[in-house]
Amino acid sequence: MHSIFETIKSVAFEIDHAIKTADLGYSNSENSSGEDQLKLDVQSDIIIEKAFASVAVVKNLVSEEKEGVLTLNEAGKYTICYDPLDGSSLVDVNLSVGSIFGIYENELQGSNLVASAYVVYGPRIELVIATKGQKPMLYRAIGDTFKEIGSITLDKKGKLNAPGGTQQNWCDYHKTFVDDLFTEGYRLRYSGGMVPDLHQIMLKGGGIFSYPATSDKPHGKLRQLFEVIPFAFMYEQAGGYAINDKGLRLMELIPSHPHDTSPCFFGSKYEINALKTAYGIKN
Ligand code: P6P
Repeated sequence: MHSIFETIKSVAFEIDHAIKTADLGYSNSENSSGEDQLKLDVQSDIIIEKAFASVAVVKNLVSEEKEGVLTLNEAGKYTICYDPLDGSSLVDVNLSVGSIFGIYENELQGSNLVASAYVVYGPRIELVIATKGQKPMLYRAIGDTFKEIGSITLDKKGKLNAPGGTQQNWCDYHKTFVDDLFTEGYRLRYSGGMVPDLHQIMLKGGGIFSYPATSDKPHGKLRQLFEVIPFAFMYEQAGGYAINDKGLRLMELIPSHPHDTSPCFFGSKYEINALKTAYGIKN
């Protein structure tokens, strides 16, 4: 798996350069979720596809920006499901964005994720890698290399509340849950970029990120294979919790289609227990 992580480090620098230099206009295409694609989305996807084409252990790629499974090497072992530039529409207002990678073995489902990684393109380029049984490890770009900074642990209770989705489309008990945290003194930390928003909670010791089922997105917005499961792995490895609106661990999700979404909640123990109470989840 080392060759995969080294490849992610190299594409991180290429995509960061593209973010800083590329045309921010829209391409005349849509991704598989029917979202308009920025030229930068397409460019980032090409960078990643080209880079993994020469990594022998990679069998398949599944990209948020494309339909279907791309087979690179039948003799490979892993399928990488990735979102090449999550939150790309934030680039034109100069906010942080990220790339997300889920590394799976065999069928594409939560229980077959063996590692995950994400890159944050912000004031600094940062990379977090999680493998089984290890705390997520934070790396920071210094010059043209990544320096290991240290492992990440979530506290049992945090201070940050990142409530996703449009409030008018939340159900009543979700709105009550979010408001109750603010009444307790939680700070609102939500940029609309999943990667920096979840990264901030990880680095600041805890809290909760929520993207619930909403009246306009009854199955949630965030994609299981490219976004939800890779971050669920990160949060559980950091000592946190990651569940859906029924209390199921997101690591147990089995998507029926590569672009399936799920309501998702990632956070520290106290906040996830509070969510379970608000949602009437007993398990
Ligand atoms: P909303 C970006 O478009 C994205 O896919 C995630 O990065 C982010 O967490 C979410 O959508 C934001 O969605 O509905 O809160 O604007």
